[in-house]
Amino acid sequence: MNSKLLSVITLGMIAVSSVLSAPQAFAAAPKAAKMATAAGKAVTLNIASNGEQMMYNKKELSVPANSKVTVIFQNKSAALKHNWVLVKAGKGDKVAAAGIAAGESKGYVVASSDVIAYTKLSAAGKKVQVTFQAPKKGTYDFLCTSPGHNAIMKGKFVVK
Ligand SMILES: [Cu+2]
Repeated sequence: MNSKLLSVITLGMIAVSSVLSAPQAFAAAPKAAKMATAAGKAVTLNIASNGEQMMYNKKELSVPANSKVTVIFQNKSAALKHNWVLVKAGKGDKVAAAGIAAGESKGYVVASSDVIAYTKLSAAGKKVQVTFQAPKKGTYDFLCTSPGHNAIMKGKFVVK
């Protein structure tokens, strides 16, 4: 075999191998995207107010670590306005006080390092939602910062 023919064959093989590897590269891309989704799994949690009581229908919510969390809050009251506010453990009263001072036009929430996520203030009978990255593993508090509600309208949010 002369060297010219050998180099033509070699070039041909390189051309074939790059054609073959192209679809594999395309196939690999969605797989990588799926793995990224698995690492930050989307989790949707539903919670509602308990009729006309200043209460949620759940005392605890939990999500796996690294979740991308969506909390959907359904305000089942015909009269009361509520929200759903996730805060660092033990910061509920402080966050509620700041929110009440800020007033209804601010949705009774003031963003701060104590506040992890919050919905808008929900009018009676409406639904609001918020999506956020789960904080690190641990136990957090959630509450409604509508004036006077947080004494009993609260619960635990656990990241496992
Ligand atoms: Cu409330």
